[in-house]
Amino acid sequence: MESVRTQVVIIGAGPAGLLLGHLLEREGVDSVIVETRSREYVEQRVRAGVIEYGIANFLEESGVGSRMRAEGLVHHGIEIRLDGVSHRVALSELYDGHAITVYGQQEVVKDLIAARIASGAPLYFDATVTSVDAQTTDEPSVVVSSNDGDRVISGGYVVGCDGSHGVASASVPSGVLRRYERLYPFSWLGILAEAPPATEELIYCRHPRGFALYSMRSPTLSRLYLGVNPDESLNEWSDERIWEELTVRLATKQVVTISQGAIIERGITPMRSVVVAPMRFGRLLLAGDAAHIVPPTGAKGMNLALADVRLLAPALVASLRDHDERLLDAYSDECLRRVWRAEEFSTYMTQMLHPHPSAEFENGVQTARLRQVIESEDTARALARNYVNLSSL
Ligand code: RFL
Ligand code: PHB
Repeated sequence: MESVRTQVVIIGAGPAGLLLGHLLEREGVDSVIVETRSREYVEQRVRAGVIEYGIANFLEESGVGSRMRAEGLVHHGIEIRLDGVSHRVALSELYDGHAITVYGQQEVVKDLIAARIASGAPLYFDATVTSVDAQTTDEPSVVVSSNDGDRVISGGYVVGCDGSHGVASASVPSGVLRRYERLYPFSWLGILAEAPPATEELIYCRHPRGFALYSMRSPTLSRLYLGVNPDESLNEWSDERIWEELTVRLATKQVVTISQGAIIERGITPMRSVVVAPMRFGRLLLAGDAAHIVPPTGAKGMNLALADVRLLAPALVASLRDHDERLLDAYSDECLRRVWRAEEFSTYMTQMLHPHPSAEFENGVQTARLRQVIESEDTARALARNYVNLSSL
């Protein structure tokens, strides 16, 4: 079997793996990125849309933020809709003038792939890591399977940036990693529609029939979500039914219709929280969704993934270049503190905005919580801080 050596083997070309490769490259550390999907697939995969203030700054400082700055939509507030009435949370006024940037995850991925290809550093698409050996040796390795056959890639470190169903964490002997998990009694049905956004800011809506979210990608593309039951499938949701339900949930007395257009992408995502701890097993590190999942209501998943590698890159550089392990030793604990804070915020947003299907007491408490956001500036300020910048606090 062909065998290749590098300094850091990175599994996965999502936001975490690609940014890590880029940050290492800037410091002169070699890496190989292995991605099971094609380039087209990862560049088209529609997911997150909200980039926090500190993370947007970091992308720019890292030299991969210029298109985001030119094309991303800067938002200074969000709208919360309760019982058909709109309330604005003035994020920037409440939080030091700071704003979020609405810029699709697939655009971040495109920018990072372009930077990687321009640098000439190795990035293999259509290549699947089938096993990881981080247990028995100082020189961990992975087996990669592709159309050209199998090969072994070894390095000083292997980093699993391979998402929520990755091989990296699965390769760790049982009993070493602890997995904390919570399932929520809802899923999100998300669509991308060729329709100009009917709103300037994101709308988070709690309606007796369920949650709805109005987001966007550009002046001509809207991104909308409906909270649905976990057992529902896309077959049950015709275009007409999706638009009808969005219209009913998002209606206010002033605005009763929303702009509609061709639906060009759709999917259903179950809502769950997962934390895997620690995020390190010897020379195997985990980053991004490979180590933690948050429900999307707080818009934190991609931000956390990028924040992980912001810490991990200098830690790997210090170890490989200066044999200084201190940052790596602190990596897991430091990430996990932020991850748990993000789980708390995402849970808070999720429960507050999704009417529970059966628990009426729960609904009373959650509606009271939402009213606090609307009526108390202190509560709104806490929400604004977390929404705009949790990953850099
Ligand atoms: P990714 O993006 O899942 O990338 C993992 C990559 O690893 C590859 N892979 C492998 N490659 C080689 N060999 C193997 N054995 C492999 N196994 C897997 C996969 O093909 C993939 O390319 O993980 P990463 O980099 O950690 O990034 C995490 C983010 O993708 C995720 O947290 C966000 O999308 C979550 N999320 C949101 N995050 C935000 O910050 N703001 C948002 O507004 C937001 N909205 C969302 C979201 C996620 C959603 N869905 C669909 C889950 C909205 C939705 C609906
Ligand atoms: C999105 O635009 O896809 C989006 C926005 C806010 C969220 C989740 C997703 O909380």
